[in-house]
Amino acid sequence: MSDNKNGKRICATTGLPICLDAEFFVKCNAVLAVVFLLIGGIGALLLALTRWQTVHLLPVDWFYRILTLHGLNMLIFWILFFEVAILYFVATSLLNVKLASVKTAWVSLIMMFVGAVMVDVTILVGQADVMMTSYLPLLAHPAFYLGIILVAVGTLIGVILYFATLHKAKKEKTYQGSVPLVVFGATAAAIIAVVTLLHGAIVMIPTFLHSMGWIAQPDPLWYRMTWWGLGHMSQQVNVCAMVSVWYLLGALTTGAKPLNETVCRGAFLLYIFFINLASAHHLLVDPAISAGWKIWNTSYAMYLAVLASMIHGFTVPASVEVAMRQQGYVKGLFGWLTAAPWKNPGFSAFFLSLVIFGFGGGITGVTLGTQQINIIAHNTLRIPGHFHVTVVGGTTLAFMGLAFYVVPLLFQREYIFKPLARLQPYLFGIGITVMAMGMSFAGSMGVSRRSWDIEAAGSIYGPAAHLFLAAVGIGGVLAFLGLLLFILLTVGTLLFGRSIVGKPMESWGTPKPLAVGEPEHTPIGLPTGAGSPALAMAEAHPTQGTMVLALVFLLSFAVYYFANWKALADAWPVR
Ligand code: HEM
Ligand SMILES: [Cu+2]
Repeated sequence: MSDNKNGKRICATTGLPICLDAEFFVKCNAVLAVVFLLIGGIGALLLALTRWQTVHLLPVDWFYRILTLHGLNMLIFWILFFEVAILYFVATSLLNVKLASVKTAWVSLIMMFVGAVMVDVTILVGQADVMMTSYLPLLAHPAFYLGIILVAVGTLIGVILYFATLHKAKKEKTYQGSVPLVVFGATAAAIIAVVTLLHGAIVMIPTFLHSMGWIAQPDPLWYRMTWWGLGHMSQQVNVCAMVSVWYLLGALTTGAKPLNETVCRGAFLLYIFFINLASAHHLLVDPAISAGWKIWNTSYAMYLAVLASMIHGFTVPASVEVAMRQQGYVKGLFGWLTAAPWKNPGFSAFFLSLVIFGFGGGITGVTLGTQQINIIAHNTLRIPGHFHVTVVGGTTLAFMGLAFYVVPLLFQREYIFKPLARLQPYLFGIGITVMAMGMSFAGSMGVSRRSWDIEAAGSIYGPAAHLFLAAVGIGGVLAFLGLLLFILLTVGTLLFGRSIVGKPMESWGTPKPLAVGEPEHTPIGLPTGAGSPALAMAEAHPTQGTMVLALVFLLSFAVYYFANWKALADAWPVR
């Protein structure tokens, strides 16, 4: 019922209190996020059709212009606007508190929006063909840097408002004990975001002053190193936010509960402490940096951040497995997985995101980030092949899954064309996976990233490379269609969705509890016998299915890793 008491209403579906001020800003930030997703998506289609060498759509200047536009709208604007929406929602609803300041939320929103528009206009009029990284001595129009500074500072203000809201909840004692895990994860994301955005300000302010002609050019090496403090760490903000969304969607779609809160929280802490080190993997072939620095920064402690992802990568599916088994889905190793609500787009987006991020992004990331192997992969298409399965197949897909719940809950409208919505995560997930594999294999054959015409000097690549570039094009078109479908469904829902004001949203489908304990089988599918040791073991560890998935993961990782060392060894044959 929406009783609007003290500026709050109670959500008729979840029973969560919703602060109306926060709701307004969550809506604004989410809608703008989707607008920038669309701009980035149109760019994506054009790029995919250009890298498909046979189609080769854009002329050279527009290729780099659109590359700049795509990188910034996707990686920065879409993600940051959506993350601010998540922060406001999580803090106010899960902690039952009102947003600490409406004025601050306005300041943040306006700064971010004006900044993003400045950046996009500057790029489109051809005054900022410097790509997302804008490495000095490349120089763009000052409006470009000023726009980025506005977005960064605006986001920082939003993050500070999140902390102020947490503080308000604590002061007003609106919750007992420690904060819920999802809030903990979002807070980890927010802490990393502060450090990240400060790096952004430190690198962009002098560059802006230089572009105005007021100071000499900052040192390019200093620029690259500091820029990656922004560029890499912001990826960890994404990972933290994505993992929090996994926990949330796991709970909403299957009733999953974290297996061990302390371990999960500990894993979030590992991100905060160790992730900045990993920024070094972007500079592994930089001639100005010593080998010792590179080896130190991409070894040892960096793997503690990887460990954190591996912990979540295990506990998230394991918590789904436990929840499903408790509801009676105990057949065999994977009965819990096959009976999962695959037609629920919240679940399919979440689980595909988990698999694509883990198997695709995790394995390639650790391998490419190894100093020695990086030498054969740097600046090839293998790099975008890697990050399109992390930040697109992982983060973006998880955020889409969240929208299938948050849009009906906040806008109080039912999704239109539900069968298409159920299809959407598959279309997007499969498209992006095909594209990323095409990129990775073409990159393995030496095709470089950010390259308009790989055959400017004659045809040096065989038919295989062209086939993989066609996969980039075709996968890219599929992913674009998935993205467009998501936007059309969501915008269509805002405009035409059936109103459910004061009523609960229709369920997307959750597993129906079966009678617990099928008589003829133990939880791992073995015939029961009194006092069977298999039964005792299965009851003690009800996560065998996830264990097997984890072993498959480790095996795939080992094979991929050693195959890359072999490829490196082949580059310098010892006779
Ligand atoms: C429909 C989905 C998408 C498609 C088809 C797509 C396609 C592409 C292509 C073809 C490139 C150019 C690669 C190169 O030539 O080096 C690219 C670059 C890039 N994409 Fe995407 N992309 C998609 C979604 C996204 C999303 C959602 C994000 C971020 C959240 C993203 C982030 C990036 C970044 C950061 C670059 C690199 C820009 C640069 O090198 O400066 N992409 N993408
Ligand atoms: Cu990185």
